[in-house]
Amino acid sequence: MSNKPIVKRYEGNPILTKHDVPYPVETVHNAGATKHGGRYVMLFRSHLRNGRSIIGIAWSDDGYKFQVKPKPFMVPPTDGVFAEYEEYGIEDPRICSMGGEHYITYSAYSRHGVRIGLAKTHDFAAVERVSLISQPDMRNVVIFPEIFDGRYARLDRPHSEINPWSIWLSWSPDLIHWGESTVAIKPLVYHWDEAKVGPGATPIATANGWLNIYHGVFDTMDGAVYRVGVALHALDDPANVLGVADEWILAPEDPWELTGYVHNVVFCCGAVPEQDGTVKLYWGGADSVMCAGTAQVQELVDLCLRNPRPAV
Ligand code: BMA
Repeated sequence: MSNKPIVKRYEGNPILTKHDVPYPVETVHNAGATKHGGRYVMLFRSHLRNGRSIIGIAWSDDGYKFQVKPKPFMVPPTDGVFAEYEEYGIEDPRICSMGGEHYITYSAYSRHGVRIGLAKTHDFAAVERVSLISQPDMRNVVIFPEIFDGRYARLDRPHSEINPWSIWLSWSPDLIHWGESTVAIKPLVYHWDEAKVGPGATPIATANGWLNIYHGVFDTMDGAVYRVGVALHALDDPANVLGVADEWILAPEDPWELTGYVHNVVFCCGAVPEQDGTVKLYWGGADSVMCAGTAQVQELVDLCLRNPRPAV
């Protein structure tokens, strides 16, 4: 066993900061990522100076050097149902690329709580809001980029006072109406993810199962620490969890992960698998900047299967 990190950080981190954004923002973080037309595209969250968030867009040829578009990609609208439910901002977008469309799930904050919005685009120029697809309180929704026997599947993260904040799996015939939810992964007591867990990147299909890159939280005397872990779900039935890796794969370590808008945070909302068996991971550092790194997909899969911890 070697002591080399399983996620190799890009030496040019952070790859995107507020100084790269041509409009006034305080942070650039928690970006969803995918490829479109052979290029990498990132939808990132930024705090405005009123403390509320909007979503910007950046493009790259190599997956590391991103150029931010002059205008934000999504801001809360001023009228209609989305205006009411996005009043306090929109956060943490995930991109599910499927059937020529890119579906965007994001957290919509308002005086009524936090719930999930669904938007779609086919070119990342125009974007259309489709529907609000959850009640409060729900965050961190990732849609599987595949149809299972005529149904869509998603991982979601409801909050409740009774149950520790856990990852659930829900089904839908149309991406709008969701149900038949079952619990998939719960925090594990006295473990790095004991306080809460939530879906991270859109799941990636591998030969052994769906790779789920998720976040876990541990509460310390110095506040919460956000880390990243992996789990594997069966290819034909993602409700079936094949293994949850006992160890985290990424923890706050670099100065811009240890200190920032919220200290001790690495938070992954996007990962792009490559032809050569690697995956590029994108994560927010300290809710302030964007970082990137690579991992071998098979090593992440092996970590889930070799030494799993209980899923629920
Ligand atoms: C979570 C979310 C994330 C954020 C993290 C750390 O609850 O708000 O968007 O990155 O906390 O602050």
